[in-house]
Amino acid sequence: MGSVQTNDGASAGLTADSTRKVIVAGAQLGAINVDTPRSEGIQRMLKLMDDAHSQKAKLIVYPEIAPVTFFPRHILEGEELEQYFEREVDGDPTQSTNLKPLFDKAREYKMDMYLGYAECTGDEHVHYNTCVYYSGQIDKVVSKYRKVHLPGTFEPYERKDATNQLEKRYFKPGDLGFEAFRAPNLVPDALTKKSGAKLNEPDTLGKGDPIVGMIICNDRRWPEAWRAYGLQGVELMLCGYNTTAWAPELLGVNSKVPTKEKTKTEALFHNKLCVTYNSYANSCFSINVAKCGMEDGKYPLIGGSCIVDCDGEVVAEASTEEDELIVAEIDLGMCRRGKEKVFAFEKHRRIEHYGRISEQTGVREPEFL
Ligand code: CDT
Repeated sequence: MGSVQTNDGASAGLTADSTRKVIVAGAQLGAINVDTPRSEGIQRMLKLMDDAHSQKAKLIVYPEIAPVTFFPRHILEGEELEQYFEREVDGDPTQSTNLKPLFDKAREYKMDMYLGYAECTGDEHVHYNTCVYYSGQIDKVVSKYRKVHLPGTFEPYERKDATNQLEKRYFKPGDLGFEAFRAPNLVPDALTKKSGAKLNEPDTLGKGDPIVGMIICNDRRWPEAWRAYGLQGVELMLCGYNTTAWAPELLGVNSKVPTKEKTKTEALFHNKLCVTYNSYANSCFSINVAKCGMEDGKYPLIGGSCIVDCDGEVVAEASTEEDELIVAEIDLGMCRRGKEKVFAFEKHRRIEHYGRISEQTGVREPEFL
């Protein structure tokens, strides 16, 4: 961080000499139907990665369960269900048959990648809704996250034509928590252990390799998830999603927005509301990426992929519901202002009043009068 400009009072923390600038990309995918071959999905993802590379992106973010249709809306069992899951080789997703071409190309481009997929673990054969962060520079899966907030139901809805969201049936809740990590070499001149610099000192905060957090789809609606990362100094949150635009059983019907078209507008609004507010309240950037469009001609998923800055402003946004790359140069140095002023957690949080948040799940109303 360089000098603070005071002449216009608007740029504290935003300096021209920041070395924490990085070009990042979100790779929105259009509809992937039940009969779309997995290889076609992967080819489309590779094409977006080529595009990201040509625009000098150092990180690409794909949607939730990226290479296949959003299968949790269907009632499936046996091989019909298993076909959607990726099998890692000795716990290594880079060697998974279907996903390998993505890791290979990211390595070739030295590009980092957030990749969402349905995971089937080896021995225990447990299913999770998973994403990994792969560093193409050091050829390593740096972190894995398994979706914690699984929306929908275990049993299908009774109405025959209802759109199901059977994530509680097909996945176990994530067991890895919300662990932030550092993305190696994503920005130049980051402090490392070797430098002897002390962690969490005022002059070293925000100077190491970028601090990254991962969530998946429904997690973005829960401020608790963002704050768990915020408390680790997160600078960049990554989120892939598949969000239905029309599912009355799942979403309820808002009397203000009873038509299908308006419901989609509302779903887009709520998506943006969640990612902009939580980026602001944790003073981090976020890259939020949809799988979208009309799957199988009748299941609409919203687009609205966007890159949000640490003030909660959208700096890049998809304009279609098709395969589309969004790209922005972001300056992670900007995160310091919020972290040191309005959201200086160490100065202003009052944890003595937050107990309910971690002790209680459902609502307990106050006594009747
Ligand atoms: N995939 C996923 O988590 N979708 C849910 C659907 C809506 S539940 C309110 C989402 O939160 O976008």
